Order: sequence, then structure tokens, then C-alpha cells
Amino acid sequence: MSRIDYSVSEGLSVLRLDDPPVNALTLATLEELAACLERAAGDADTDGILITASSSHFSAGADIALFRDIKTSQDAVRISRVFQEAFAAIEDSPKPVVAAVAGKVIGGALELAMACHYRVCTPGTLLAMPEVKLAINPGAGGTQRLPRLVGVEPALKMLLGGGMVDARQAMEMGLVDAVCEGDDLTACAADLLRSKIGDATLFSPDAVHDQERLSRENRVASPISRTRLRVDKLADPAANETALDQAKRGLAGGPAELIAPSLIVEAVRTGLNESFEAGLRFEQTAFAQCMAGTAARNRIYLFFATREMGRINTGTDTEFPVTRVGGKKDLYGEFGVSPRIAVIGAGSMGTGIAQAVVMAGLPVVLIDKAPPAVARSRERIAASLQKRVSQGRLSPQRLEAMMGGLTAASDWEAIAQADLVIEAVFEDVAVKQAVLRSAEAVVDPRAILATNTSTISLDVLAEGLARPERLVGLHFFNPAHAMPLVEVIRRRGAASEVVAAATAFVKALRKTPVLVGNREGFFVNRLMIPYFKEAFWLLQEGAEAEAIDEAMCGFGFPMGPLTLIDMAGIDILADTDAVLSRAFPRHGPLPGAVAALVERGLVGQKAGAGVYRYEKGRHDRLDNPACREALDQVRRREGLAPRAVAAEEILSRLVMRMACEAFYVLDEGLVERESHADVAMVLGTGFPDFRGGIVKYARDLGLANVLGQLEALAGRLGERFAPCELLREMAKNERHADVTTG
Ligand code: 3H9
Repeated sequence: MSRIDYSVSEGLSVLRLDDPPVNALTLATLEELAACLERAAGDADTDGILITASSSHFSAGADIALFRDIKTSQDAVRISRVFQEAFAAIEDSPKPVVAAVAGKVIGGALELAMACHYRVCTPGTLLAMPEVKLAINPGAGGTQRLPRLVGVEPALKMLLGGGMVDARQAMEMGLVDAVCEGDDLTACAADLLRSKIGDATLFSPDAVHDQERLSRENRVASPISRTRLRVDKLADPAANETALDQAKRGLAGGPAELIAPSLIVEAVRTGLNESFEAGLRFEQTAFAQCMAGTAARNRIYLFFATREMGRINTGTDTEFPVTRVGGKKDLYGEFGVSPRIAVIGAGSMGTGIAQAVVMAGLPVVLIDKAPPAVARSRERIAASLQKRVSQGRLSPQRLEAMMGGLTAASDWEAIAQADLVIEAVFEDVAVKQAVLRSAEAVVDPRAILATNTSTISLDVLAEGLARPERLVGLHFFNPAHAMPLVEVIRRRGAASEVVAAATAFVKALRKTPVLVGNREGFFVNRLMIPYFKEAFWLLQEGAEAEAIDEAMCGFGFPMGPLTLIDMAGIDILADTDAVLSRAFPRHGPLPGAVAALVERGLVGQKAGAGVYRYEKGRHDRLDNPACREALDQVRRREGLAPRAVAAEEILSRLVMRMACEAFYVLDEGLVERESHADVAMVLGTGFPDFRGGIVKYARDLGLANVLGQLEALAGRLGERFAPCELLREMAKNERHADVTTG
């Protein structure tokens, strides 16, 4: 199978990448590239080489699947070297080479383009070096060629941030030589290339020899053909050193597991202070170091696991007919019908969901019985989108189209035509049941009813519905327009096409669906409520609030549990736990501290105080004497003497509480795969992705170790830590596997 198409066009060799879906670069592609370059060099009919792909996409870089097969540090060094050598062959080509790129030019693909002598892109092109997000360093010359093309500071920004730069920025930085405004990218690139062909000062062996000498002497030769010989953007060594030091300082305090950022800085430094070749060698060993750590392996695992969830097995192929506002075709079929989405409830969840829908380019009707609430909701959505416009992340035209797709109303009739109705009202059984019944009464019998409940069993909500098989759960996380995960709750008896359509709808919102069985709390809350409760047990026993939060931030969460629950509302924790602990008595009661804070109105940021105190309009956490007083009173009442709790105990209890529950969920068959549980935790709660998710983390620790920790904790603290049968079984098999493979 050929991955690169070779053709000759008007005196140029044209190498076109053609390996759908994303032109990921495999070792076989690199071999073909080498063969095509050799053929082009010997092709008497051509004077230059044009490397391109389709008019909408260049390449997603190295095939990440390659990295999963790396077993030893020699394997890693070899892969990096093979990429480097393949791209060096482009740079060393005796005939001038231009890259004509469009769409996404990512990682190894940009490294390929940077090894070409010239780069031309379309106005919509996006370029990035996202290796750092996979917890690896670029291994194909990116840390060396990027600074030479754009300068040290901008290069470090791209390499350490991993973000995209657009065509205009790329042009300003010097990353591309031209932006093709017309329709024919290949013609544009060919024109530029032809203007260089025959320029003896650029490509003759003497000229290249001259460029090499000048580069060694750090003297600027302009123009120059080989990126590795460029020194014009490196002219100020003191400024380069300052940029490197500043970047290094900026990395201080990050998780020790994430070694790639600091290795990237050192790779750039080596290339500047020693040589381009030394920089390449540094890249190879750095890549091997990264691949030897768990962070890279875990992020790569999550990369594939997240995409695999997009192909969730709903038991049917029925797709949801989606045509976006403005008629743009999308991924989910060509039905020519636009689904009508309705959201009921203009509170924060309903507003966020409606915003997510319009942001995906779909029309939505938002209703609430209180007209001022819908008006406020509309204003909030408009303000949030307007903010994006002022940040340059959204065009005014798109804003107008999105707002045009939003209908706000307060009568039931407004949703009569809806294909999918999402109920997002107050988390109360009676209220939700009444709303679902009213919605069912006005919509078409084929319409789908979805509930955004975060805890209540769908069986309870289905009571009294005429068509319970049309009910599904769509549990969004707050803020719904920004959070990437949605739990799709499948109750027994739900029609499979309903679940399939709900899943396709989530994908149409460009969010990740996780399919979860119907039990109280579903997946994420089933783990998170016990985690928050454990944080309050620790607080009540005497641990400092800051120490609890710091332990989890140190583990890699963006926010500690007490800060988070202050944001979400301590009263919400109490309400949610009422449902969960009824369903799972094993979870034990709510710590007295929670009720004591709620009684005093210390429910979190919305009240100005919870565990911490907040000044009006600010989110900084301040010491809250009222919380301390409440804790003292609870301890006196319960006869508890506060004790110092070590950081290790805090961490172990909080993490093990989540792990314990995760295995119960797997045992009950509520999520299909371990990897689904992992992705859900990472996307739904901010669980550190470099740890791979809760189950992967437990596996990395060793299941026997986790089992041992849980048994010890259960012995000391009670049933809430008691491990499930499945974990015992898995730990036994793991031990067995160790014996048989060891
Ligand atoms: C690198 O280049 C290192 C170098 O320095 C060399 C070191 C030695 N590899 O996301 P989508 C698959 S590191 C393999 O759903 P979208 C993906 O799994 C690499 N497969 O589409 C999915 O497969 P399936 C740096 C890849 O339109 C399908 O393509 N590059 C790769 O939403 C569609 O993907 C990156 O980090 C890959 N590189 O987004 C880029 N990329 O259909 C990572 C995609 O079987 N990729 N696939 O599920 C992306 O950011 C997005 O996939 C992209 C498309 C923006 C390209």
C-alpha cells in the first residue's frame, strides 16, 4: 500500500501524503519518503520537490501507535533517530524542497515541514508542536529547527505550551515563507519553488559549503537554504540564555513525573551551546527517558482510550440526524433533517447545556416557566460568547449565527416539535418527574427525553411515563458548555436507538460520551461524593484544610477537594449524598462537619464562606474562623480529639476511596471498560492525566498493593474502604500473572 503518491508536474517532483484518516507518519511512510526523495533526486525531468497532502489536512505527525510498541530505551532512541535521518534527507536534498501545507500540521509533520527548504500554507492552516501534551519531547529535530526558524523565545512558547499557531502568526514568526491566498496551494508553492530553482547562491554544492562555514562561525548568510544552518534568529546569545532560564524557572513546581518540559529546554540549550548534531542526540536520549516514564505511557493510553470511546457500543448503528446551523455538513450522517433540541430549565445547568448546543452549531429552544429566568439565561449565553469574540476565539458572524439558533420561551408548546428534550431542572425527584411527564405530553411519540440528573436512578424518573423506553440520561458537568465529558445513562428497557442517538448527539457537541449503567450517582459522582466525604472526615479528625487541598494538588488535581466543594456548594454535597448513601449504605454517613457547615449557612463561595472564607467578588481562599468553630463543636459533640494527620495519610485515604469505588463500579458492570472509567475521571474531574486515570493508576501501583492498602484502611476506618470481590479476583490474577511471566 502506497502512502506517498509520486508524480511529476511541470518540472517538479510532487510527493503527496495519502494515508487517511490523518496522514500519521509511520516507519513505512518514512521509508517511502526516502525512496521518493531518491527518485526525485535522480529524476531528470524535475528541478525541485514539492511535498504536500490534501487541500484540507497535512498530517497529525508521528503515528502515536508506534510509541506503544517501544519496550526499551534502545527502541526509543532508534525511532527518534529514524525520524531525524528521514528529515535530514529532505534538508540535504540537492534539489530545493518546498512543503505545501493546509489544515493541521502537527508534531512530526511540522518537523518534516521545517526540514524542507521553504514552507507555504493556506490561510486556515494551524501548526503545533504538541508532543509535550503526550509527556514527550519532539524527537524528530523539532527542538533544533524551530528555534533556528523563529527564535528561541517563540520556539520555547510553542514547544512548552503545545498550542496551535495560525497562518498569520506563522508568517509573522518566520515559520512559513508564504501564505497562499488563492485556491491553488500547490500552484502557489510551485511558484515559490521555481523562483529559487537555479539560484546558484542557494543550492550549488559550493553555496551550501559556504553556508556551512558561515553557520559554524556564527555569521549570518542571507538567504540560506538549510534550516539547520540558520543563525539569523539566534544572533543574541544573552537573550537566548535569558529565554532558556526563564522557561526553566517557569517549570518549577510542576509534577516530578512530567520530565518532558525541562528536557525540551535542555535540548534547545544543547543545540545552541554545542551544535545542531549534539541537540539531535540530546533529543534521542530525552525521548527515551520520557518513554521510560509512566507519564508518557499514560497520556498515550488516554489518547487512544478517549478516541475509542467515540466508537462506544450502543448496540445499534442508528445515528442521530444532525445538520448544523448554516447547513454545514457534519460527521453524523446526511439525513438532511435538522434535529430540534430543547432544554428545559434556565438555571446554570440548563443555560450551560443550551450554550453547548449553540456552540456546536445546532439550534436549540430553551424554556423555563419563569420568563425572567430565560431572559437572564439568554443574556448569560450572549455575554459568554461575546467574551470569546473579544478574545478573538469566535467571529462576530459566528456569534450572530449561534444566537440566531437560540430560542428562549416559557410555554410548553415551544418544545412541541423537539426531537430531543433535555430536562435540566432542580435535582428533586418530584420536580423532575413532573417536568418529564409534561414534556412527554407535548412532544411527538418518537422524541427522545433526556434527563440531566446527576444522581437519581432513571427507573425512578421513568415512573409514570407513557414511553419510558424513550428516556435516557445525559449527565453534563458544570460548566456544561466547557466540560468535555457527558455521561450517557442507559437504563434497562431503554430503546437502543435512543441510547445511540443520545451518544451521537454528545459527539455532535464535540464532547466525549461515556456510557454508564443506571445506578445512583452513575460513574463520576459515585466516586467523587465519597472522595469529598473523605476530605471532610479528614478535616473533622484534625487535618488542616490547606493540607488536604495541597495533597491532592500535589497528586496532580488542578484543585483540592475542599476548594472544589466550596465552589460546587456544600449543601449540594449533602443533598447528593442523601441519594447515594441510601443506595449504598456501605458508604457510611455524612461526616458531622458537613451538616454543621450547612446549618450555619457556610455552604461555600456562593454564601461568601464554606470551608474557606471569600471576599465579595473574589475567589481567593481565606482562613474561615467560623468553619474552625463549627469543627470544634462537632468534635466536642462526637468526643473526638483533633490529631495531626500526615500528608501520606491524607493522600492515601483520598485516592484509595476513589479507587475502592471504581472497582465496585466495574464489578457491577456499570461501565464497559477500565479505560472508559479512566477517561471519565480525567475528563470529568480533572484526575491527573499523567497518571492515566484511577484504574490505570491502581494498576501502576499494583492491584495487590491497592488491595492491601484498602484492607488496612477498612480494618481501621470501616466498611467504606472494604474492597469488592472483583478487585480481589484481579489482584489474585495479577499475582498469578507475575508468577507465570516472571
Ligand atoms: C510526534 O509527532 C513525535 C515526533 O516528534 C516524533 C518522535 C520520534 N497517530 O482525533 P480524531 C487517529 S507525536 C496515530 O478523532 P479529529 C485517531 O486515533 C504526535 N493516530 O480526529 C483517530 O483514529 P480512529 C504528535 C492518530 O479530526 C483518527 O486519527 N501529534 C494520530 O478530531 C482521527 O482522530 C499529535 O499529538 C496520530 N498522530 O482530530 C496529534 N492523530 O478513527 C494528535 C490522530 O481509529 N492528534 N490519529 O479513532 C490530534 O490532535 C487529532 O487527532 C487531530 C484530528 C487534530 C489530528
